Amino acid sequence: MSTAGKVIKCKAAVLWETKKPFSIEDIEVAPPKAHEVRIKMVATGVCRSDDHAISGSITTPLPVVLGHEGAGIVESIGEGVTSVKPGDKVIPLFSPQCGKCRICKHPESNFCMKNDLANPRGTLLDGTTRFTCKGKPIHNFTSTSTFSQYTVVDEMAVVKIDATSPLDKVCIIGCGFSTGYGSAVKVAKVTPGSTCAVFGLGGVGLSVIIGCKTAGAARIIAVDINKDKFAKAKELGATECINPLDYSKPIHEVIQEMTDGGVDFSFEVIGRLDTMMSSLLSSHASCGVSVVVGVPPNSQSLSVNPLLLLLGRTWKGAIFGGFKSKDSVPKLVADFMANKFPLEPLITHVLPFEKINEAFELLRSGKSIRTVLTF
Ligand code: COD
Ligand code: ZN
Ligand code: ZN
Repeated sequence: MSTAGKVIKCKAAVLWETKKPFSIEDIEVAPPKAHEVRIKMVATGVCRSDDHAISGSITTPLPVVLGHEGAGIVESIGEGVTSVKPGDKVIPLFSPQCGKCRICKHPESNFCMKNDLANPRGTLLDGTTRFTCKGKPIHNFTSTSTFSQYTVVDEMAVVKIDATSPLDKVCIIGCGFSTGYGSAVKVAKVTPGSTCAVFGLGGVGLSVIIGCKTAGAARIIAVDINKDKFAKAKELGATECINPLDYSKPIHEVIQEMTDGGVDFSFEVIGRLDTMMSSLLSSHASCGVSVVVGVPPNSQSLSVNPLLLLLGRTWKGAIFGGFKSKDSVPKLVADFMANKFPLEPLITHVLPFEKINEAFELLRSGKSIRTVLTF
């Protein structure tokens, strides 16, 4: 029996308060309004930023349905929706693409001005939410809210993907993979034969390595204080792995010596100020490009001598690997289906959705790279 136009009762992981576990609740999901899409979630990854929202280091209105790295099937659409239809496989887009704002019209930039990341309202574009629980409205998270059996998103925050793609794998294209991969291929624009250094070998850092390798880098130097991360980094393309704790001198000096003055491309994928500076200094002073991928907690700042840039070095950063999401996500899924890069090595755990709190424990203990929850 069709559920279109009706309220759907289903399970969702609700965060009522920061620093508390999720409660699996029975919630109501209202039908999509005009230009909105209701999605039956099939799989969702668990990302560090969801954990930052739980801890309160990312501020978002509560109570909330978190989750932003999902994949699912369109259940129904609101009036005026043209880009997806019921039955389509889709990925929700935490960094949306409205197609109309200044940034969407800019050929290079990608951080659409309709995003709900910079100053989160915790709602859809019309300022309301389709979720209720125990009579209370429950907020959205980053235009997506994938920790629910059903979610409603604005049309600008969802895109159709290949009908044959495995949703329990391509869901990580919704955030972690694309953030790292795009930082290499789109933001840094890694060139064939180049030398790269990647600081931090979590799921995002490993995705940077995949991007560097795909772009044809000749040397990929992987940097982490946890040597247990080195085997997977090598499997994915790192040519050398170094641990700053093994050296008495600063790691940027070690890298400068290894690379005739510094790498062509360096990436900070940890979210710490000290490693951002190490990464910057590891890139060559005249021709190096250094990309900030991690976000330090509590908007801390760095003091930088402008001379570090004056000789020609470039320092940049981006959200979601610099990709315009609606344009790029279907292409990334197609590239995965054409075996241009792997996703499987990044997915270390698969758990049923109900075990979401366990998935976050795995993330916090460093035991998982990516956990995918299936519905
Ligand atoms: N030196 C070297 N390595 C270190 C150090 C150090 N001082 N400290 C930690 N590390 C290593 C850890 O051992 C670990 O292997 C790695 O750094 C970090 O990995 P994870 O698993 O904690 O992190 P990821 O890969 O899942 O995510 C890292 C980000 C920095 C990308 C993430 O935390 C972040 O800041 N995300 C926000 C940026 C963003 O684009 N957000 C968009 C929506 S999510
Ligand atoms: Zn994320
Ligand atoms: Zn836009």
